[in-house]
Amino acid sequence: MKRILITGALGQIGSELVLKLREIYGENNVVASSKSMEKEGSEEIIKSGPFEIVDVLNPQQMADAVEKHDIDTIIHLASILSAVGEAKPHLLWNVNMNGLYNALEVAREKNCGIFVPSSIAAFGPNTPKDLTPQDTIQRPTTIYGVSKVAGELLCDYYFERFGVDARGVRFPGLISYKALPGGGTTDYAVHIYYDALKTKEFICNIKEGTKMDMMYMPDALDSIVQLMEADPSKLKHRNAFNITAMSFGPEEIYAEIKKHIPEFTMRYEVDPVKQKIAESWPNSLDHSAAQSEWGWKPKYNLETMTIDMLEKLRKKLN
Ligand code: AKB
Repeated sequence: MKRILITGALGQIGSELVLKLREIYGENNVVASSKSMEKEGSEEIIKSGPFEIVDVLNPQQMADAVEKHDIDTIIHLASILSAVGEAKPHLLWNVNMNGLYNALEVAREKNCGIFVPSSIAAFGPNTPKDLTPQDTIQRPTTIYGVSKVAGELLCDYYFERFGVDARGVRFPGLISYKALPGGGTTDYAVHIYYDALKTKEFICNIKEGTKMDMMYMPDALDSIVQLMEADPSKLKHRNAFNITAMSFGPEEIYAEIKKHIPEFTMRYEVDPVKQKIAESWPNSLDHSAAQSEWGWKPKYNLETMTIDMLEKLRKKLN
């Protein structure tokens, strides 16, 4: 049975992953951690199993949590996202790179496996845009993307040089109803559902026709479990597998929601920083390496995700 430490556990992914992993591996085998406890929705995580204060910039704190709970697997989620990164590039570099370095060092010293998410942001404007291959040009133009490419390489290095079992995927935009994303470029695809239900009006900060890869959170959580459980002898890539579930532009998600809420309206007020970032990312990824090396297969598409999102959000907002 794995004993897992999750950093950044109160964020968009962590707040759902902790509960899922506690169901699979047992409450006491999944330790949630965050640099503070003060976050909306944190009560459920803190009450349902062990919780530690861990600032990823404090390697001793991380090592102590690993030691105390006899951890064998670290899921390193603490990270600053793309749009906040453009506003605060120094903060992003510090948290994303030094936080990752600390996590890898703790994994090396304490003999842990580690999962590290990369992102579609690891690609740039001169990467092939459609069906972006697994192995291709990576010259991102955002500080977030630069940190993701460097992170992918660092994870590969720790595996090759020290034998640390580091694995990861390139996540697309993640859509979920529990915790809001914090400062990404794909966030509009979450906020549109909230506004469709709350005000029936949405102001979209991404231009019509701008396609990006996206995924519903249940599929993202499954990808982490599947990759961490995958037979290592079958993994040729290990870090940074392309995965996707759907690709759409704002007008397509709007049209899908409108099928359920006919009075819903949307207009555009494009944010130039986010638009530039979005245009530098792929339109759609090729995820055949993940399919063949560890059986990746998403369950949700735009239609089925929209039905589920609206149902779950309606309950949450009532
Ligand atoms: C972001 O928009 O920054 C993230 C990502 C695609 O990594 N959601």
